[in-house]
Amino acid sequence: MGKTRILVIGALGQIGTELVEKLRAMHGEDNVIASDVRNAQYEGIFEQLDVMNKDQIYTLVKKYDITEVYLLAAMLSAKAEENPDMGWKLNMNSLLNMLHLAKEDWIKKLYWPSSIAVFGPTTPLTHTPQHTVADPNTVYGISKLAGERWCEYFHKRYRVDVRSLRYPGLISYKSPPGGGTTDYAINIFYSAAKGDIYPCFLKENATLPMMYMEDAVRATIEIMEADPDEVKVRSAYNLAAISFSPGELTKEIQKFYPEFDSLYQPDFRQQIAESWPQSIDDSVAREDWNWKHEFDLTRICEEMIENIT
Ligand code: NAD
Ligand code: AKB
Repeated sequence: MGKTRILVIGALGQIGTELVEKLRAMHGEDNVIASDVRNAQYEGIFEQLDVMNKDQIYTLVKKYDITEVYLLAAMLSAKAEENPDMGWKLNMNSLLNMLHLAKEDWIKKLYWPSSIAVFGPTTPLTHTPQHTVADPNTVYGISKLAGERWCEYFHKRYRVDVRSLRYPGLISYKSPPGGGTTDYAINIFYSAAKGDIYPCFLKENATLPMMYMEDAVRATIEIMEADPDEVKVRSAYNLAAISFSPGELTKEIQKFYPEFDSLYQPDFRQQIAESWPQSIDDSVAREDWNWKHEFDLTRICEEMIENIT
């Protein structure tokens, strides 16, 4: 078997920052090439790359003999509502560029994340099953659902080894969130640490599925390392850890900062949150490749508060 050489696209983002660290620890610094459309001071190999530029991608894949790509570049839910055309173009064209690259056998394996945003207002709200109604009403959700269909199509028709997870809202401290509806669950910790009241853009009872970044990165690597026969879902797997509302998170943070409070000032992101499930049934992922989350709400708060302060 040849050497694994990985390209991470969107490496400066919330997930990329931590995924590159983990992949480099596993495969060696020189075997994981970080890339992003933005430029940055970066430890290890970094290339500025626009995922919309096919020629640039092919040149880079050839230059480093890339075997696997993690495609993380995207426009998240709230940001995409502000620029739907750009959101659709970036989220779709980036994936299609990579699927073609894999189809033409330039790379052996592709990871592309989906989201709970594929679900919509008539999807079952709790314990949302793997296979159910998916009627997203955001441009982000529409792009993720279309992306899932393309992944399955390229796998079935061209045997492309593409793997995907429907992440819930991800909580982390190493890099700021990129403009999603679940970003409140990160921003809130910075207000608490500064002794400020948190102006929350969702309602107190807006329950959403969430996960700590360490769990999400582990899930990503586990599905990529799984035997191809174990990965039976080639659209995207439901993935879950915990669910909570802004009110419940505020109460949990008050255990560490008793004076802390949130002020609820819902904006357009509340409608997005209301269209998404409150909890996810990820039993298919647990069954197929033994997925299991580790971080509960208390542990997430402990880690966030310790690292942010
Ligand atoms: P992010 O916004 O933090 O990072 C995306 C990165 O992509 C940024 O660094 C950005 O500079 C880069 N990028 C943008 N346009 C690019 C281009 N044309 N070429 C190359 N790079 C470009 O996003 P994230 O939170 O790390 O999310 C990564 C993926 O995971 C996305 O597909 C997102 O939809 C998905 N996801 C994230 C979450 C979450 O809570 N973070 C939840 C569900 C799904
Ligand atoms: C967002 O809020 O847009 C993301 C997601 C759940 O896809 N965090």
